[in-house]
Amino acid sequence: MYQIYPRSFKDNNGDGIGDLKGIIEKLDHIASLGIDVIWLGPVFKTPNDDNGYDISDYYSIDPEFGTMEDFDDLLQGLHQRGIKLIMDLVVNHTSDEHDWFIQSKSSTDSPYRDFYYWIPGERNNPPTRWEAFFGGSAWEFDEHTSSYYLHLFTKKQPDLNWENPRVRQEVYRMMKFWLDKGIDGFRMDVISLISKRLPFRDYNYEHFMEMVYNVHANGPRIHEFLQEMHREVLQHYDIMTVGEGPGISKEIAKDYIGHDRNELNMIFQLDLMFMDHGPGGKFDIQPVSFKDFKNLFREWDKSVSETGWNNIFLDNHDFPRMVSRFGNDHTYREKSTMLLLTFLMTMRGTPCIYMGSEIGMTNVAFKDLKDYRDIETLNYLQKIKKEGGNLKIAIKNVHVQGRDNARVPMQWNENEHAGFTTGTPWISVNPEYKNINVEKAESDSDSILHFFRRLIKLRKSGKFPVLGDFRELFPEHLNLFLFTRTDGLKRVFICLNFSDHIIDMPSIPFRYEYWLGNYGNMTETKMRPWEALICKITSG
Ligand code: TEU
Ligand code: CA
Repeated sequence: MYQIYPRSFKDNNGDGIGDLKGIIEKLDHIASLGIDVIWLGPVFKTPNDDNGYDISDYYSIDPEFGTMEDFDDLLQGLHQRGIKLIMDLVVNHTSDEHDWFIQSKSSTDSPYRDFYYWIPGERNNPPTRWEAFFGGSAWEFDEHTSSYYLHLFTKKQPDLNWENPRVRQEVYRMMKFWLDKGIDGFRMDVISLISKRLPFRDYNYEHFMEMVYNVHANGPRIHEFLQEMHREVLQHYDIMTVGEGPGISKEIAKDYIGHDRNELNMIFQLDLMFMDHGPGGKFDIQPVSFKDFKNLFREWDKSVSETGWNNIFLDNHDFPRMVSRFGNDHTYREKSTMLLLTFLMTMRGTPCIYMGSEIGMTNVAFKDLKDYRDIETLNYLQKIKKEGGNLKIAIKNVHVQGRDNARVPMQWNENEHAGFTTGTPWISVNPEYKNINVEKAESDSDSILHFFRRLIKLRKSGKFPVLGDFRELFPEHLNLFLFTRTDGLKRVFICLNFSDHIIDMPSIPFRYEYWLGNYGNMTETKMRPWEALICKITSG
């Protein structure tokens, strides 16, 4: 799976915003990777308060991205190349500019009133003290009917009332519209949040994430809703689904993706993404050790492998770039990106690679705060300023954690704006683009890009145990991640050195031979800095 964030992939008409025609322009690049399916971020009509995750019309393409005809062309172009397309399904909330909400807001007896959660009240006295994901209260007062509505994200993203069967029918109808067009599935945005714990009340959780895990996520009717969706929509199509959402622990993941559940095929495991978030949230950064990293993958695999199959990813449009977070984006940028790609392609699961990882794109540290665009980051900086907090530290935190790290334009070549646009990009490019871009990577046969293609080829060769089990060796090792994947006679050994140092190879209880690695060969006894090896097990 390859994720495209449409705003930042390629601008075709020079307005500075990535668009569908831009993606079509780059179809050959996409196909050349060897990937099977694209996850396309939201391209529906939107006032763009949260970059398209606030939808005002599910049935039309936002003019900034193009037209429905462009969409059909893209879908056809992908299918012609044997690539599938899944789209974002954003149905925990709509935009406040969606017609349902406009009607809902208009009067207490509007037939759409119950499409959202309204609670009568007085100004400055919200029904609960809940905080929204991007800061501030989760309740917004509406003068016109003297009522509050719920919004777990921004106030321009009111939460849909899934208790109302008409809401669910509208969602299913819309899903069928896109599936009948021929799309191949959905990535379901914050699907873990659609069933609310009612009645709304306050809880004694100190930290936001505790509220998310214990109150907002996995509400009492979540599985009933997903099974209904499966019955009414999903089961009638040959498609794939990936659920997303905070609060799904490894213990309950199987309730969403178990083979016998008739719900979803996979979920994005977000525990890793949240692991360095402290009590104060994502900008309250806590250290994470390599051991924590390994434990998490081991335990998730154990828990999911009994009854399900999951997705494996290390970054997306909401999180820092994987090489900056889990690798070394200075001295060993290329080697460590290759190592992380090797990890993604060899673990048990369906890998999802975020655009730009194929060339090792890195985090960006804008000096000028005016360069930031993400509402989460802007709200955070504003809050720090208002509270008189330490802005210097806050800016550093944004450099590490901010979502714009992953949202700057894709780097195509060394021309102005990295070849992303002929106009002014909606967000500045990463100044690293002269060194890190697709054109440069194409011309160097040792580049990350070429290595990535070799990895995909190997995985799809029929000789790799894609479905094989996962077994770790030396789980306590402080630098190496060593594991085997086995499926009958297909047996491989993966060695990954997650460090800047030369590490002694421990003694391995079987024989193996080199298959593919980021140094082009292997030594029997040492693992070089950020070395990644895929080996065939030959005996033992
Ligand atoms: O993100 C859901 C989610 O888990 C976020 O709250 C995540 O914690 C946050 O982005 C981290 O900073 C999805 C989308 O991927 C995200 O882009 C949207 O903003 C969000 O839902 C609301 O639709
Ligand atoms: Ca454009």
